[in-house]
Amino acid sequence: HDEQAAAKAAAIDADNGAPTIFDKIISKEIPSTIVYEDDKVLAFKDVNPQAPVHVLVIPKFRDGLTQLGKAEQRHGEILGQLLYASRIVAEKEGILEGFRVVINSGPSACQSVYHLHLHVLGGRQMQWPPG
Ligand code: D5M
Repeated sequence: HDEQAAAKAAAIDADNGAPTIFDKIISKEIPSTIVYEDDKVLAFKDVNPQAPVHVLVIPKFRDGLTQLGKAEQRHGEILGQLLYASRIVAEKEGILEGFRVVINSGPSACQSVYHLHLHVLGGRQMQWPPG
């Protein structure tokens, strides 16, 4: 359907180097509510929250990481930094006792923005399995 087709097109564009909306968030052309930032990582509130706490954690330099499925050995360090930043976000947001980290990779996983991002979700009882 439409969203699937749009996601497939966005994935191809991103792999051809097209920027995503997250570049404008990183450059602060588009405002966001920043929760955590360092030289490599930015974390900001999701505009369409799926839980009382819903923060996106992204690398500031996409470097080929349009989706987790494109990761290579050389991305190991930034992948670790993103996961650790998720823990910092959980602590800052007061959900360290229980939270979920989700990465949607590819159109069939409902990835819509093709700049790797970790969803940090919490503040309510989460359900399993996810949809
Ligand atoms: O998740 C992409 C996520 O990005 C989705 O939850 C909405 C969020 N999003 C999109 N635009 C913005 C802006 N401008 N600010 C904050 N959050 C945003 P995916 O896993 O690709 O489906």
